[in-house]
Amino acid sequence: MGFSDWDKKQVLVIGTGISGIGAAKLLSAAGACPVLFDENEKLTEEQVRGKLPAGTEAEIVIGKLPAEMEKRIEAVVPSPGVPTDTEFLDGFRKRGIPVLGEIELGYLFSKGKLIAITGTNGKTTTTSLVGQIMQEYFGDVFVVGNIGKPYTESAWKTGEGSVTVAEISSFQLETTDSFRPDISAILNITPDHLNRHHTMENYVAVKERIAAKQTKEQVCVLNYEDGYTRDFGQRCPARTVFFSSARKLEEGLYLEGEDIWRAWEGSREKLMNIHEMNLVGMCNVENVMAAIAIAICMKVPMERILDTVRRFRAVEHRIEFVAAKGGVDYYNDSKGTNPDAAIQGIRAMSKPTVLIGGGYDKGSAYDEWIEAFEGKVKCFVLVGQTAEQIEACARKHGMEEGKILRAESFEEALRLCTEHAQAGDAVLLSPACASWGMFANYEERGKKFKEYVYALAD
Ligand code: UMA
Repeated sequence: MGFSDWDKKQVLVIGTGISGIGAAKLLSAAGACPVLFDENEKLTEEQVRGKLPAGTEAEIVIGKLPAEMEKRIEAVVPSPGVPTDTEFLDGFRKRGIPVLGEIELGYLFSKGKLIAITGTNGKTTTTSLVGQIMQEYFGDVFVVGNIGKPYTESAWKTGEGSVTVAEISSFQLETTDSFRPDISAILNITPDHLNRHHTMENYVAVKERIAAKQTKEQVCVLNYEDGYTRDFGQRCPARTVFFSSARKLEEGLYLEGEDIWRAWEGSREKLMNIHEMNLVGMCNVENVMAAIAIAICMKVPMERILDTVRRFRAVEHRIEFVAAKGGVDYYNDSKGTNPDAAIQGIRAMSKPTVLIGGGYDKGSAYDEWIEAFEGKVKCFVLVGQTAEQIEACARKHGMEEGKILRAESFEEALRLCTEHAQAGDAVLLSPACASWGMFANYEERGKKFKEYVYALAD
């Protein structure tokens, strides 16, 4: 599908965040007539118009879509944050009107090679690392998607020699159709976003959509130590390449002791020691193995891959070391937005830890997270909508009352941390919950934490 197919088409874009704006810009450039619609009545038409470059043809509707407009719509592009199982969207589907997400839209305009990475955790780190490897080897590279850069912003700029590396969330996979990456990866699947997907079964099925349209000539990189992804290997339409942090594989990437090995086409080779990486935690060893597997499939020479891996630094907000203040190490893991991600955060700590948890309620269970504390958490500071639920769970698992502190605001949580941390301790922001309700996103939460830490006396 190219530009001409969209000429004069009336396309409803739902959501005026970065995804909706990216979609509207692309549609306008393709000659379509986008209607940019947002249900948030607090927004104004001027605010939305201000996000569009001059010359972008788009109608803007805030609040409710008038019936006469609904009737003339020929395609709908919902933003990832818009639930897809609503009567509103079903109404369009029943009339045979295509409902396609911004990722699908970008894909229809994209050329060159496409690498798409999903997973409950580790996808931003892996996407950034793969992006850096590709950028340093190929040059014409775009890193897009859930990482914060809409695919539609760059898709139409790609050529046959381009490489696109896309981080894809489960929200985005709900609205893909013909999307077919040359290389896909599912890093792991653990419970997350169950308030949106309702059941684990649905969530797993949505994640698998990343590879649904692939063929045997294409590759899907999977985690052998994750039951869901290992199982998917049996059904996956693409050629599978596994990685494992717990066993020697006959084919694929694996960890043995502290070394990463590759078993490939009949030969075995030790690639690197994990202490050569600038990343902490087993989750990052897995992310690195997945990235190496992807880069091998892209035919990047091994010495170039390992050179980039050795120089790569942690992604902002993911177990990111901020500073040492008064002998206390401060780590920002604001991207620990679900219990499984937060388990990786606490596991990466080696000192007594003051931990900040809590936030928006996504319907998660906190038991496994709290079990993973293993006596390391000397003080547990809770904030946000989920504070009460997490406190009850921590008590159930035997955490003493005196160790649990409740904060009314994020600022108070930060103050409590500095009061309770002593030289030799670590402070970790790894909330196991999304930031929505208190912040626009986890980046804003992480930045606030870092500003506070930087302002502390040395
Ligand atoms: N809106 C409606 N109706 C609704 C829901 C939302 O009109 O039913 C409107 C809101 O009023 C708002 C706009 O839609 O104005 C927001 O759209 P959005 O929530 O899709 O946010 P965007 O700014 O477009 O960002 C989206 C992704 N957001 C979500 O998935 C919630 C970003 O992922 C992504 O980086 C961006 O597209 C570019 O692809 C963020 C995220 O939190 C980082 N992702 C989740 C995660 O990582 O766990 C999945």
